[in-house]
Amino acid sequence: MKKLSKFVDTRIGFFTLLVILFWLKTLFAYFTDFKLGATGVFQYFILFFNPLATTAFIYSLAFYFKRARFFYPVIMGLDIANTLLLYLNVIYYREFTDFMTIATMTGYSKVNQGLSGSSLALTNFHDVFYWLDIVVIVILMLCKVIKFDPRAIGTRLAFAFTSVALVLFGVNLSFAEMSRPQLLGRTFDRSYIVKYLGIDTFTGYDLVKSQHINSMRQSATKPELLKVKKFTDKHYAPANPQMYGIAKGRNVIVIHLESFQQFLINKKINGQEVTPFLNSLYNGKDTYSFDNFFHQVGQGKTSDAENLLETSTFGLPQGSLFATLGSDNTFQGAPAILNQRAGYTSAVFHGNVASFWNRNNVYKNLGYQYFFDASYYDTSGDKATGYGLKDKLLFKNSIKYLQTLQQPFYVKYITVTNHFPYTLDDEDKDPNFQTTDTGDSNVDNYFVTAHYLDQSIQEFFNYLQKTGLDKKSIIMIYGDHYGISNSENPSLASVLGKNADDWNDFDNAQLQRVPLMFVIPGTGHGRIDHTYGGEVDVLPTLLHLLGISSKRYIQFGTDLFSSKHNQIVAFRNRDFVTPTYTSVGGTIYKNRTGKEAKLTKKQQEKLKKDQDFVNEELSLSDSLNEKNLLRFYHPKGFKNVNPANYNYSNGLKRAERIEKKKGVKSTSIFSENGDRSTVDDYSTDAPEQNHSSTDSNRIKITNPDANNK
Ligand code: GP9
Ligand code: MN
Repeated sequence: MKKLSKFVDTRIGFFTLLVILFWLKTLFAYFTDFKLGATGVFQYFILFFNPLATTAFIYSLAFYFKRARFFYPVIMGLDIANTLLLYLNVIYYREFTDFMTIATMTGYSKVNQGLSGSSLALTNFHDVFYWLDIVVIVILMLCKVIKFDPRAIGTRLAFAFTSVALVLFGVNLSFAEMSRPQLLGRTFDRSYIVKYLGIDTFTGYDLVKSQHINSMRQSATKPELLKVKKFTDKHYAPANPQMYGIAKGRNVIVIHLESFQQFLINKKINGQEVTPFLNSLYNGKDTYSFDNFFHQVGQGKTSDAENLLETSTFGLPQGSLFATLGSDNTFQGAPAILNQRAGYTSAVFHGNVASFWNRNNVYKNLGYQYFFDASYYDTSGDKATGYGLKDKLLFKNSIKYLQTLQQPFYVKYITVTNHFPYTLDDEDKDPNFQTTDTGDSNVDNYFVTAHYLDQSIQEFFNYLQKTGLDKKSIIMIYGDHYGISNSENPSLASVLGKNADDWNDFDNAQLQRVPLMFVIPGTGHGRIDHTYGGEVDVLPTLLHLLGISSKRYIQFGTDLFSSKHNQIVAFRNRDFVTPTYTSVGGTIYKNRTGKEAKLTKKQQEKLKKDQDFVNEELSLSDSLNEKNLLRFYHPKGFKNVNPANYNYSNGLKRAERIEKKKGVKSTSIFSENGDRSTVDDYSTDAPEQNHSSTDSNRIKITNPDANNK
């Protein structure tokens, strides 16, 4: 004991004491206040280890202050500041289930205005532990129980401490990268960075990022916006009069098929269709289907698809637009346009946590009125897989929310079960469906989860038909991006009737097709359309089907039904596909042969023009988004979205309050059904629905990044 107190009386001892205490406090926060969802020994190890390096690094800076009257105040100041940062995050987390960014701290972010008075009411008794050590240490110093050590630490030794801390940080970083590749590059979720690297690193990282973003934004000028506008005006494609308004006034139900590729459509394995129900829609008389439709996502995967589809702009060359810019950017996207032009109510149903891809913030900027995330569902026990609630349960358990929304509504279901690594409990597998035997478990399992997804869509459609909701709706179904990556495509080759040995870049590019279907029940309007297009084209197409002109908005895509639609499909990496050619890394392939094309001079010039178009389109979209140029643009009648008006808690209560207020004028499904619930009209064979659950498990999601890719 005496030895210990003597040690604390040295500067190194005092430093060690503060580092250990802060380390413990951080772990305390990790296990009591934050829900970081660590699973497995390795993740727990990283979690345990991660506060050490940064704390040691920061506190070691005090060693460079030689005099005791500087060293002690500096190290205590650092400790207090560090504790304050931790503690503010704890309070903030209690209100927003998220961590504080520089934008929220400086009050720049309009989404969450930092800590409000009400968040201060969120203090908790155990918060004493965050401050107790500091109070005790200060008292002990004042009473001279802890003595000041007059002996300065030599610069060399100080430097040694700083360097060791940096090396530790390097180790931490490489462990994090091992467990979650591209952690910093893609920023899936702020809580992941905290889980792997700690709050200090997260804040430092965010500081660098936000400075970069701010300087980009500050340099922005109106003429840059005009340049973008000129481009989109020039390429605008007027609606096809035969299609314009054919779904006018209908509800819009968007179904996001996770990782779903076009090759699954009409595919038979061992004589059985993988997705019989989707095939029936695809080939059905009420559906416009596209068979040359490509995803265009970058590293932001699902979030890029959402951005492309709902704003008709591209994701970013690196990282996810939702995660990096989405908290503060100005959007003029589908939910806001539909609400302002045609009174649509908007909602998202998704069985993962709200913070994933920063959706909790971005959706507010997009103008989504409701977001029913994992916290609205029972995800306990076997009800969820890696990325959240199983699809059959998502559709079924959303009805109680859906039926309270005022019609017309624009709702989006984001499915998750068909996500890498395509694991599914045996109880959910169809015993009659025999998958492939390629030897690549991802490929074999992919068909199994796709089959499950198909069944879940069928159950949902049964409900739509039973309640008559189908005839009042247009259902838009799309696949967000590839499920089988390029490196695994050769394993897929034999299933597609191709030879793995001569599989090439052309084949990879062609496989980036995903389905797109507009189902308009009861109309007999439908066909399979062979037009080439991509996700960026969806918004203008949808608006025109609903009888809403898209002309006044800045959108990079064009209406797929228009005779002026541009069929050059840009990929995020500047490769592109046209009806005749495919360009990958500068090599041009002929679609008909799949071989490198021998081009005449004229053809070369034409393709060069196509490439220039792709480059210009992508870079103008980037400048629009990176510089937040839409804040300078005010399309006729468009009121900018104020994210502060949105709050995603108590969604059901809010919708019910509106129903009550509207009384006989309420247009919700529930009201139209004579104030009777339609929940019983839904039937599912999901075995989990009757499994008991404990309420304490409600928001718990099995850890998404156990399944990273
Ligand atoms: C997570 C889900 C998956 O909520 O949308 O995103 P992804 O990994 O496909 O980008
Ligand atoms: Mn996805």
